[in-house]
Amino acid sequence: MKLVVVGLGQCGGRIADEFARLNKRARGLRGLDIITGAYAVNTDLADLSGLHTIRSDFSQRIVIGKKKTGGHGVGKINELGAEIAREDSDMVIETIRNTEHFADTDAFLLIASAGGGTGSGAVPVMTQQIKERYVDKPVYNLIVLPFEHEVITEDRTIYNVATCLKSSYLVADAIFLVDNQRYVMKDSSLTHNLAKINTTIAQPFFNLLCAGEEKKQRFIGAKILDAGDIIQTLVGWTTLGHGRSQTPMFKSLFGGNRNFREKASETQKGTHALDEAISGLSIRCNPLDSKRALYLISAPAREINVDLIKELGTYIKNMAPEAIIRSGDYPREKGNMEVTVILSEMSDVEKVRNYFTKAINLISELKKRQEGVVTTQRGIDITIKDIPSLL
Ligand SMILES: Nc1nc2c(ncn2[C@@H]2O[C@H](COP(=O)(O)OP(=O)(O)OP(=O)(O)O)[C@@H](O)[C@H]2O)c(=O)[nH]1
Ligand SMILES: [Mg+2]
Repeated sequence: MKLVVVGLGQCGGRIADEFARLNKRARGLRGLDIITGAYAVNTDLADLSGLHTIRSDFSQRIVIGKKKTGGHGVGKINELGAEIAREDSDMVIETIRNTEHFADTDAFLLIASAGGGTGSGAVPVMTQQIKERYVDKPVYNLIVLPFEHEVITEDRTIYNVATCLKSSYLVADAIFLVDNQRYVMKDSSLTHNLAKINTTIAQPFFNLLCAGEEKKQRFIGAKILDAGDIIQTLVGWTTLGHGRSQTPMFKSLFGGNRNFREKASETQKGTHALDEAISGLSIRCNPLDSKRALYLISAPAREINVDLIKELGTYIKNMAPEAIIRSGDYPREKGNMEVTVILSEMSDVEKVRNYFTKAINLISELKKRQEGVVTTQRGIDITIKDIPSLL
């Protein structure tokens, strides 16, 4: 599957940069292209210059709203981010359309944080505009939810998250929810942490996108997972995860005959990798609430057997009994056994629901406060009228 990836705002841009790196890896290691174009769009010039892999000319790092913000961002006001995106979306879409391999694109992936201003406001607007222009291509969002400390200390964050999620949900074909808090590692600095988090966010997409693009016979699975399967799986609120199980250093010392013990150990490795993928899902959720699921197993060809596929299928079926499950295998030459999992069309995600509830409370509180402010102002106004003015 080939994506056009558009990162909006600082967080979105950095993760899009990570996807650009993913494509470099796919090219270098596998001779495949999985990204037809990677772009970073921002109101903030300095943020754009901090990227590494997205080409540094203005056709891939796109500045919007320069007149309104002077190139300094929108300072968390996501209404302004939305307004700027509406004004400049034609220019952004035109730039994307001019990419050399644009015609090969299967879908769009727009990435942003929900808690900031530029990305949070621009992501639903850009999604809507792209959908209007390209009715036959799905448009997905990957939305990053803030760390807990950001929510506690700043009410605006709650408001931004709720308005961004609601608006994106109305227009995007599916939304990958990524919760920063799930990736917190206590022992490292925040910058290092963010870079690490971004790598972890992009990683599950690597095999997922490569599998359907393989041309070499020996890497083509018994059941290929291609763009069609992925598109059919992705609807509404979505989460994904990736797990890996180490391949033992000392493989069968006694030639090629694979006995039942080895098969059993492969099944065990598979379930271990699947466990890891589920426990590391990008947002906490109840798999019972998902209506669609997908899993991809990537492993050395000799380790992929029927028992393993069956075992993983049963595991997911028990976990998400209401879901339509799609699956595939991706034989590799060597390396670990890896499992990628997607749960989609989630009817409930507690964290999202909580954001909506908190925002509603916040808005009514704000209204009350504003009314309070109006009365005090009126009080001052009354006393002020007897004071002489110098103007
Ligand atoms: N995972 C991840 N989260 C990030 C990154 N950078 C910022 N964030 C999160 O994104 C939110 C802040 O949004 P930004 O993307 O910086 O904001 P913006 O879209 O550039 O908007 P403005 O700066 O307000 O114009 C916070 O919740 C941060 O924790 C990043 O590189 N990775
Ligand atoms: Mg910014």
